[in-house]
Amino acid sequence: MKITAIEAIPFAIPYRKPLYFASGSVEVAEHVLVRVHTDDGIVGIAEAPPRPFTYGETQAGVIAVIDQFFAPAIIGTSLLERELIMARLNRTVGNPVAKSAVDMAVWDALGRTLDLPVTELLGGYSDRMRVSHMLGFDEPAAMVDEAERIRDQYGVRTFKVKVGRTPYRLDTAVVRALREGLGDDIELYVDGNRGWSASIAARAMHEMADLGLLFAEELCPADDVLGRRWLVGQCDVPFIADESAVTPADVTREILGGAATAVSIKTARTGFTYSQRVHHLAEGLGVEVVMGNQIDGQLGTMCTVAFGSAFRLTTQRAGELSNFLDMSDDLLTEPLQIVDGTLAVRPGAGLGVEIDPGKLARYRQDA
Ligand code: MUC
Ligand code: MG
Repeated sequence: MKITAIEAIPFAIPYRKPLYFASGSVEVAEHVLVRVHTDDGIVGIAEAPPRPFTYGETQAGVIAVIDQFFAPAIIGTSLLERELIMARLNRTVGNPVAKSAVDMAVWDALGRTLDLPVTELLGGYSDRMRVSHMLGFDEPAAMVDEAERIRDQYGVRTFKVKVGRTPYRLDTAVVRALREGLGDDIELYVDGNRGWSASIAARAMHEMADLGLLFAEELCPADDVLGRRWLVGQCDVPFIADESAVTPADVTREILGGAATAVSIKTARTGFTYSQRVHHLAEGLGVEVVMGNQIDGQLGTMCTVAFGSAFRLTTQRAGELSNFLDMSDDLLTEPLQIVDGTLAVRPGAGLGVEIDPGKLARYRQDA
């Protein structure tokens, strides 16, 4: 069970339909495939999606920190020493997405070694999650068309709507059009990616007060400490901390500071080891949780569903598991299937998914 090598392989797959949001956009999935090899001949896999506009990481930076710092620090450790592995990774500050991919590839390798699914090692609460689809910026009619297509084709009935534009009525018009177009039994929530000030966000939320929103996420920056606290007090929906809460300590700060009242867990930034800590913390604090999407490919999405299915709290709300549908292709041998608005875990060992060597050869950027 000893780690013998770690590979960090850059690949690029274009999006059919780019995603636009207040803090940036994604047109090409320029991700890093991480492979952890062991002395038993096992290979664990995970995917790192660098998000410079959220965490400051880049594709080249993820590869550099893995090759130069993380691989030398953990080669020779056992797959069972995950706390030791995390302690060694944490000698380097930041780099959440790079650390998480290494951590999840270690868990996948452990599952494959033990011939057990990772989701069962984590908790084994369920074998599937309801799916929430994230809608990027567009005109109201186009966003309603997109939501109807995703509902009709995949049975998805929960939508996260990107907001945070100026003027804010560009967004409130979209949310109103979605509610009117899709009816009252669709779940809707909004994510501002820090695009608004607290006062604009309050105005927008008041204008949408009749639209039955489930949550509001990161409407204004975490640095607006008093503004965020004031905003939460203005509104009657839970406020999700997403990019303001990268570590468990950030979650504590945001929740106890009154700046948020719910938490997004993203395996892409807290892996499995630290997502467990965030989950347990949220459970202990008594706040709701949503499994979020870091604009993941199918491998990253499988990590999210494997974790989200493992616990009762994370299955209570639909998880953001569908943006891979907008990619032109992917690396897996068997594409993920969303059926009746749900995504199931794969039954095999580890994450239960395999990389198609032909697809990797086609999309890798280092060969
Ligand atoms: C989200 O929930 O914010 C967009 C930026 C990011 O960091 O993640 C995505 C989705
Ligand atoms: Mg978000």
